[in-house]
Amino acid sequence: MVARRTGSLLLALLLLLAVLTASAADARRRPPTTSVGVAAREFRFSAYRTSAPGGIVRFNVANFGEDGHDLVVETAGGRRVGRTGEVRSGRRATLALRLRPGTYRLVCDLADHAARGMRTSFRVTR
Ligand SMILES: [Cu+2]
Repeated sequence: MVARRTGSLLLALLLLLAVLTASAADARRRPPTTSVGVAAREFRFSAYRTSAPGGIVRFNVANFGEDGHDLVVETAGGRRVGRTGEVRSGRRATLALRLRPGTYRLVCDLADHAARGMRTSFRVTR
C-alpha cells in the first residue's frame, strides 16, 4: 500500500518535471515579441520606444499626417529589412520583423520625406 502510494507520487513528480522541462524549452525557442508604436506625420517619426530586445519587433505605424507615408527598416549599413508599403492618411499598418541586435534606421522612403526629417534610429539589444 505504501509502496503503491510512493510509486504514484513518483509518477506524478516525473510528469510535473516533464511538463516543466517542455515549457522551458518552448520559451527558449520562441523569441520575445515587442510592440513599438510609431506615429508618422509631416515630416517626422515618433517612436514610442527607441529600442527593443532581439526577437520579433512589431512596428505599429499610425499615419497622423495628411500625406501618405511608409516605414522602411534598414540596417545601419543601408540594407533594407522590411517595408510597410504606403500608409495613407489616417490609416495604420503593422510590420513584424525578426531583428538581431544592432542599430537600425527607420525611414520613410516616399518622395523626399527622409531628407525632410522622417528618419530615426532604433536599437535592438541582446
Ligand atoms: Cu513620408
